[in-house]
Amino acid sequence: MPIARPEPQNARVIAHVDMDCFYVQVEQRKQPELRGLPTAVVQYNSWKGGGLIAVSYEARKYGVKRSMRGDEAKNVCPTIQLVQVPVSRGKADLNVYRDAGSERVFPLSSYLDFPRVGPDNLQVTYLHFQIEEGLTWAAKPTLPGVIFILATKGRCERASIDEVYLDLTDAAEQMLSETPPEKLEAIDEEALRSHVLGFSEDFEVANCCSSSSVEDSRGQEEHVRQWLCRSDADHQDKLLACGAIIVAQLRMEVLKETMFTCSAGISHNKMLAKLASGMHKPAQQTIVPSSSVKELLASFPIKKMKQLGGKLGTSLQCDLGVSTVGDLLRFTEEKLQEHYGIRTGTWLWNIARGINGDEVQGRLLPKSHGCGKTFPGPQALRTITSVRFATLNFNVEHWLNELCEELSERIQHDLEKNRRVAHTLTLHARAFKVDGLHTNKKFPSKSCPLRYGTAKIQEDARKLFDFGLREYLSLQNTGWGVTSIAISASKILAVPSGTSSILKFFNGSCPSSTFSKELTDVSAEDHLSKETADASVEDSLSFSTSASVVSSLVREHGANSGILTLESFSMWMQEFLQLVLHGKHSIMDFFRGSNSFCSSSQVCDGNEIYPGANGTESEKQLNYKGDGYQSSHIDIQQSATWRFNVDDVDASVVDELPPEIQQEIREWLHSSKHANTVKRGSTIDRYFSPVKRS
Ligand code: DCP
Repeated sequence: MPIARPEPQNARVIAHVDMDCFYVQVEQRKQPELRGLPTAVVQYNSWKGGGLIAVSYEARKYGVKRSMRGDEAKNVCPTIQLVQVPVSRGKADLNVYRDAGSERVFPLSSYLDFPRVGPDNLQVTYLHFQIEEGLTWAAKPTLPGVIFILATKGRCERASIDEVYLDLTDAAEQMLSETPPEKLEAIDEEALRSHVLGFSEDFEVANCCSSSSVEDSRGQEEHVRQWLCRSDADHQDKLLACGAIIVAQLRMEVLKETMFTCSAGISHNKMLAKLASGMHKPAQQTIVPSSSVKELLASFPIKKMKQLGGKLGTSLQCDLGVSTVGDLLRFTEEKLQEHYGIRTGTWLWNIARGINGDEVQGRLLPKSHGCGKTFPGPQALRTITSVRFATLNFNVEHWLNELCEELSERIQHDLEKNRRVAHTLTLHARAFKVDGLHTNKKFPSKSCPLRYGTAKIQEDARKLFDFGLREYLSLQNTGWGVTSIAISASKILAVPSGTSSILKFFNGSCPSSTFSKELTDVSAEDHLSKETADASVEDSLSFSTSASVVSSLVREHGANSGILTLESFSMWMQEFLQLVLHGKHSIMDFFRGSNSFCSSSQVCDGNEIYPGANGTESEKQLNYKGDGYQSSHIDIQQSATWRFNVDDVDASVVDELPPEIQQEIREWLHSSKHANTVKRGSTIDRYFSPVKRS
């Protein structure tokens, strides 16, 4: 449900930047001969020429739409060029499009022209690339792609594969104080071609403009110049004018360096910026001054609003007779709350007035990874494993394995390249029952903690499917078919900074580059052999005695086989250090009297199921109980899940640590307190593991 956030007091400049017909542009860059031609990208499928997923603006003029099949598109536009999405593992391979937004490209111009911003790490500086790539500045200069160019002027939130939000308030304030638009020698043509809602239209109406006339467009540009340079404008509009000039520069930079065009909306909040970015496409930008918000929303269709495309929007239409956002103004906040609850009611009241306090989150990387496949009509999957005489590809296990393999590769790549760890694995599916009963019932989505390694992901995904299917069928003995499966990895957290040197401290010599590999290796194995763990502990640690106690205790209790996350490692380490350094408690007490720390039951929280370490065991342990499954048996040997409340850590323990790691431990504690996620541990002994002796 949406949450209403009050607008901040200060004036803001927020932009929403959206690539134009993105997949088509990616394909046209690969095949430049397609530029300017009506083109569409078609999803892999032999039926009626495949489904269109992206359509060029040239093709749109003929009436080609995304909802069409290839054959249909050819009927309305015989010259259309249809490009197939690349295929891998029997399904669409979207990597080429995913990478296109954040790729590195070689410079087409001097990167020295780029301003550096910082030290805010949410804004990108070229220095960061240098570090990330491990390159020296002079050795191999690379320029960032779309996202990275856009992120140079302010906080940047990657919202989807081809769109971002930017908070340009600081950059606009700086420009306004140093070089306001009226003092600029020249304003870029791209900025002069902006559409200013409630202002540009006046000119068009007054001059009966036909957009093709050169004179008209000169006149229009002059009109926009006057708006950008108004001395009597209020502070918010002056900031928007600066923001528009900055966005135009960024869009030109994107085009120059990547050959992609994009469109943008510029306003004082995210909601309005997003509405505006789609108003004049392709390759244009639209400004929404506060004075034109009411008019914009008065005619804006309710179902086109983000979060109102589904049930809530339908209810507003059917139950309250609302068809545009402006229609909501007829209702008091209390009335809306009466219908939709306090939070949603207030949110609706706010959006009717264009109020939206959502902040631009600093996030350049995707929030989750997912991959899926549909099996329409006769392609529906009807068995879990392959059966005699059935085509191999018609069973769930085959496709789950394919999808899990791809997901595993992607999260592995994310870990190695971006040092991020995914924590939750989720399976979604669509299904039908052969007897046609309960057709409204949906296949329930299921989640569990994510364990790294393709085989583990496949194993867990299969269990999630089994749980979901059992619940879906409600113990009915009927045939079924699956028409789509999707698998995703979410709750992706950055590996805390400072980890590498803490490891270095313990291990003696563990360079940062080997750390993520360690993590990967750990997750690829269920348990270490006793000999290896012992040897590594004895050999490597400064705290060897205590560490081996920890290590052997963990082994003794059969620590779980889930992925060891950095979060859980930090949790273990904090506790370990506290015990070792204070010497107040017996370390045995920590493990024995561990009720407050150790919960070995499987967790079932709404749709979340956390399977145990051993597949068949955990399945046996699960009893179906109406809405979900619960563990009926606790098997501490197999599925211990360690929990720890970071607030309980005595902060003074940090003062007793060696000075060189105090700061890093403090940051860890700080970030753990703010992470607000379920803590789970794993085999700590793997961390006291084979020392790499030089
Ligand atoms: N996409 C997809 N399936 C969909 C919608 C979109 O695979 N149902 C892909 C293809 C699009 C890309 O995502 O190129 C971005 O989607 P947009 O909705 O932003 O649409 P486009 O960028 O294609 O066009 P526009 O210029 O209208 O934004």
